[in-house]
Amino acid sequence: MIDLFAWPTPNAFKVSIMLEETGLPYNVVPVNIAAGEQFEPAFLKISPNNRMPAIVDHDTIGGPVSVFESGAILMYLAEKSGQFWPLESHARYKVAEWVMWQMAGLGPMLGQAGHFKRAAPDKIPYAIERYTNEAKRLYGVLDKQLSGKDFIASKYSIADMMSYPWTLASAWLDISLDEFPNVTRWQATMATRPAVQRGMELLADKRVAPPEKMDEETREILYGKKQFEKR
Ligand SMILES: N[C@@H](CCC(=O)N[C@@H](CS)C(=O)NCC(=O)O)C(=O)O
Repeated sequence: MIDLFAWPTPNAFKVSIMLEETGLPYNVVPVNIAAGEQFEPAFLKISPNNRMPAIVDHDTIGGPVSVFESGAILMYLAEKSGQFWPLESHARYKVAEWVMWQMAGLGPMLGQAGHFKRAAPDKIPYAIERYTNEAKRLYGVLDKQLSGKDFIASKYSIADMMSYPWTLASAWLDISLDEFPNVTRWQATMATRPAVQRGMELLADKRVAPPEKMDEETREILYGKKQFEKR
């Protein structure tokens, strides 16, 4: 059995989608990041960066294995299940490129765009424009990659599962997808997959409050001094 430590955000949906796609048995352990549960010493042992998602795989030889960082988790699950990440070197690195692109580009840039547009108490035009432009540029890069193709690499892979939940944030960021028809078509294909539908239902009853409605205590936990305490 695999324990999935999670709260319902795009980074966690990547893992729940992959677990559903592979059919590996798993158990969800909620980590309420709005209440500061990511700072519990037991969780920090698994995920020293105080971020979810993380997994602990108990079904291993030689004792449990823990993995944090969603990209590393999907690679681990792909290797464990032998699915969604081709072994042949060329095809494998085509997927790896887009895994890194999502982890270093799409996720962080859309995250910062959302932060400065919706969560920051001071609305700083330069920051909003900088990250929204980056987000739009990344949608454009993905749109081009999907031109004439059903999936990001040659076949459905972990790269699709990782990018999909983040691209759904466009409405949240006031980014119109009209300019990105290939992304829209690919999103529609992804949405028809039963495993994707089930993965997106992760902890559906615990959806995170929009940043505009966040109370001061939660703000302090996620963006304030709680983050910087020595542990
Ligand atoms: N690069 C990490 C990012 C994970 C991440 O940013 N998780 C956020 C929620 S989406 C979190 O746990 N935040 C808790 C905190 O900021 O203390 C990954 O992909 O796993």
